[in-house]
Amino acid sequence: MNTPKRYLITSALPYANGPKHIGHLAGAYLPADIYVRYLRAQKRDVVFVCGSDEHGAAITMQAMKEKTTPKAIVDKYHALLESNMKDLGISFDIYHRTSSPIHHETAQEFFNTLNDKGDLIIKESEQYFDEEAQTFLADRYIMGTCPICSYEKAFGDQCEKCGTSLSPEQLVNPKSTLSGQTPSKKKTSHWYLPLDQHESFLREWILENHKNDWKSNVLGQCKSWIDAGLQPRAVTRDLDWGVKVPGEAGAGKVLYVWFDAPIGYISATKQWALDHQKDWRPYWEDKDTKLVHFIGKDNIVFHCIIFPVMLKLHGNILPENVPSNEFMNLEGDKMSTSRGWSIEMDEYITDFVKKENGGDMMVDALRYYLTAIAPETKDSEFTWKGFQDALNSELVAVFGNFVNRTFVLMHKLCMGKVPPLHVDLLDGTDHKIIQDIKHAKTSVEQHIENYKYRDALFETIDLARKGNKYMQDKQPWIVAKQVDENGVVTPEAQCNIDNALHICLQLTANLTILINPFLPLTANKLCHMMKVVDKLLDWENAGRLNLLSVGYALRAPELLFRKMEDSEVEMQVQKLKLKSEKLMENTPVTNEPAKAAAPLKPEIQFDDFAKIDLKTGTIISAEKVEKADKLLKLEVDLGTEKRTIVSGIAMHHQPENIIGQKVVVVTNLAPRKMRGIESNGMILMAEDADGKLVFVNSDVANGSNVS
Ligand code: B3M
Ligand code: ZN
Repeated sequence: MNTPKRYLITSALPYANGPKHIGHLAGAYLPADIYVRYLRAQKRDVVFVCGSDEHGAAITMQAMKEKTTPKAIVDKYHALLESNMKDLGISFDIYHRTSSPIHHETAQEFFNTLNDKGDLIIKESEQYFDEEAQTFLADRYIMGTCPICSYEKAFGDQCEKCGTSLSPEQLVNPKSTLSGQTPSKKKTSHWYLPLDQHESFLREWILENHKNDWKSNVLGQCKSWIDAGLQPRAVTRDLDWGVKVPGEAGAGKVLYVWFDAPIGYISATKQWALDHQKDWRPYWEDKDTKLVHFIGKDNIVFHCIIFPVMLKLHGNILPENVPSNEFMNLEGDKMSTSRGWSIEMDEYITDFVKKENGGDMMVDALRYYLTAIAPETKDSEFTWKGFQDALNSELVAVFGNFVNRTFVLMHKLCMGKVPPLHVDLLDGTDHKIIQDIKHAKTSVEQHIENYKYRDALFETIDLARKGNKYMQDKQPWIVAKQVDENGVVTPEAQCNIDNALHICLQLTANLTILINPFLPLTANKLCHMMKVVDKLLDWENAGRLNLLSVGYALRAPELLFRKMEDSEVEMQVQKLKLKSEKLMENTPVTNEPAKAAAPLKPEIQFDDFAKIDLKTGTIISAEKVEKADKLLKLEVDLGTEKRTIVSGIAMHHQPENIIGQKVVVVTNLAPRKMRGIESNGMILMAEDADGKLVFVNSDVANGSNVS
């Protein structure tokens, strides 16, 4: 592609089901941000979109865990993620949400367009069904043994151990995640995207057209997917939470989260355009737009196979590249929020950014280390010791030191002003460093364009290292000892000092431009010290040696980075261990429903028990209670009479799924008014390992006594 007219850059939409860790940051957000900041410095037309993925089992399961509604979950974590990303300098043009009306409309329109064109097929099939929870089991609602690697806790959509994408039918020994029960099968119809019909397109587009510019890890995954034979993929689900499938036939169904989520990139662009009086269409329809998706490796098939087929069918442009990263491990183990083996972005912000004055420098310190060890081609590892080394021996000792020496000496030996350059006195060492500055620009640029941020950052630090070496060779503080009888530096010596510091200052200005995409807060601080506006940061200025005017007075140096102490390293490692131990203590090792009994209540006498009248009944109607997330209004048939009972099970069961359910009722409980409805009795439920309320099954005639 020649220089594109515009760029649309996306980062994977994180599920708003909890905090995200720094591995996520390193995988999909930081590299995209570096690229975008570089493009902006190049004055390119670029829009950087992201947002929360607010649908799917990841959300509903978290709601069950926290005993609240999916809506409450996404509201809470969307706000957290948005503020975390901002605090770490991720400069999205918009951080949107897939629960927004504009997204629902966009996703439904997308579905309708494909459906109307006959690009989707409808199939009836038997699917796993949890009788107890009265739900179909897809994706994370079902788990079992992975047919590929034998991992026992693979989900219905993917094995997290080996990364294979699965369908529930492939699981060996499947179990419902909701009840722990072995599911039965039940008929249902769904819409499918017939990926098999697009094999030749995918082969040519990915394996031919992009064989040289896509990363090998990405190409490898795509190839093995295509070679394994593409299958039609269901794009709808029998669930309640999500984007409703439009039309009558779609009643009770929602779009599969991986169908609607990537469309979130489009709806985010639309919202951004509305907010800025722009036209969103060229960004998704004009071939001169360069679309790039930044993701982690577990999202490759969705972005390289499924979404491109959808885009092609819908008439949109295709991504130019999908630079996916591998995973970042932590202190010798896989990073995992659920196991507590992680550093959450929020945690880092609390410990380092918000706590101390000048927390900014710790934002850039993290951005530095995560880029320096980015898992660009293979998994990498974050260690606190490694972080300390990078911070202390590279940022502080090389970059910070060079800038500081330059400023201190300029104040001491050049009256705080940019000294003149005496061209006739330039020697080989000077010419060499001038070449290095020019070369650094081209090289950093090439690496960034090729998504090699580690290398680009390395080149930048290396230029600072060369600056230190140059300073060491020139030793202006020694030259300053060449004085006349009055103690004044000789004119020739002063010329040499001027040249050295002039070059070091121009080098500092160049470092500011080059480091800006990576460490934007540091670049701002440097601009302040040099008393220049951010116009300096325009990429076209890099490589130039006239960025600071002769005679211009500069400020005193500021501290750019601080060292990390051994005690901080120890504390963080300790904290990590404690956090994971504590979490693992509270988590059952297997996913079996917890066998450990809940604490027993105080003993009661038989007479106390005999006072309770228990009868069996059948739920004959159920509806949500307005403005009460947790309550359902039930009509229960007790054989001889029908009772209205208000029950707090709305978070666990959809009303339409529990009609016909047998229940045990406490019939002589004093009537109670809830939300204006009189409740006459109580139904008994059991709480399973995940805190979900399930029915205590009985199969006798209504009105039977329970004793
Ligand atoms: N939310 C999966 C994930 O966080 C998913 C990405 C969507 S990108 C369109 O891994
Ligand atoms: Zn597996």
